Amino acid sequence: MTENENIKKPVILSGITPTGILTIGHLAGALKNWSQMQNDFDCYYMIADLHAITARQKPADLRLRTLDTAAMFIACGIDPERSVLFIQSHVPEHTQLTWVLSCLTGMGECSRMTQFKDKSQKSEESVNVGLFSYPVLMASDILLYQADAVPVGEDQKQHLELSRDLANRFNNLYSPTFKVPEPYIPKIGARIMSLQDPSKKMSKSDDNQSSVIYLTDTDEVIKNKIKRAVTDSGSDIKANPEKQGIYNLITLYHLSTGKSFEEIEIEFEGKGYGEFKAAVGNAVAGFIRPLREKYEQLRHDDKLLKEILMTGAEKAGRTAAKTLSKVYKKTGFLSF
Ligand code: ATP
Ligand code: LTN
Repeated sequence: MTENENIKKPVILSGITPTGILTIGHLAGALKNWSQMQNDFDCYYMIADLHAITARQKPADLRLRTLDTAAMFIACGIDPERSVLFIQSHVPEHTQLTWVLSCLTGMGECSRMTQFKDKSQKSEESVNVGLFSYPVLMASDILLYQADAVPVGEDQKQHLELSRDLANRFNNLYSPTFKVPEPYIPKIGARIMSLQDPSKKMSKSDDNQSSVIYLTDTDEVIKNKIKRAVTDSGSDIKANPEKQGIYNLITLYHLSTGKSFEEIEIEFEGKGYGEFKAAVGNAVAGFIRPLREKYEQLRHDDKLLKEILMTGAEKAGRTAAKTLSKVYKKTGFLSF
């Protein structure tokens, strides 16, 4: 082992729920950063299947989506040799710690969560206790691995605050046990909006498929979706955040080509939306193609995928068990 390998890197953990096919939004806002972070951090990347069942899932679909999501993580650059890639339900410590932390969480803390308020307003019959305590499970995910930082989108910041509060509360009540995690929010420009309603985030659960570029979409599908994307009145290709449709397409072109917003404005000066959309379509299709091909290859190798996930769960389990055993002892549970 070299000297460098001996130095312990800071730990990060993040996850995505396997409730749909991943989109170019996940690549821009999560997976691209996660893949880069592998150089500087000890990374735990998780498929949050326990969180997924806070909304009703068909068992067969959940099984497929869990493997789809794992294959897509790898296709997007998560290297299972360097990072711990695992399925949340394979490490029972997540649910065990959730119970202990639930007993330290106030009802008000969970009912204040914006995501809970939004999701519970949508349909009353879908409001279950799991949806309510979703952020406590998320805190357990993070605290079990003593994560220093958690890369998440802005929408998850409030949940992370609760994780910090719970870590501090447990540490103060008993003795220092948990690392208090910091949020790690990527810079703006990484947020991809719906192609049909650019005031809304592109989301894997959108009912309108033409709003979303899935990472499994073929070249033709991608080009067509971009061609039909809603744009604003006017004709200039200028990165003005108020012109949300064009701004979103510029962001996609920037993501796919690495060109800066200024370079893009110069390239398309005096050109119309039609020409710009065709260029964005080609660039995005070319950007996604190698990921899709790698994904398809992996997805046809169930055996390899399962081996990777079993190894990931073993590694994650070892870390999680250490933390949980401290928590149980401090709480007063007997162990013989
Ligand atoms: P759902 O529709 O199932 O509620 P979603 O597709 O909106 O989910 P999540 O699964 O909650 O997204 O997202 C996981 C992570 O991926 C988030 O923390 C967020 O940072 C990132 N992400 C998701 N969609 C986008 C997007 N359109 N742009 C940028 N980042 C995104
Ligand atoms: N709720 C998260 C997914 C998630 C997560 C986590 C993210 C579950 N557990 C722990 C970071 C850390 C979301 O983004 N939808």
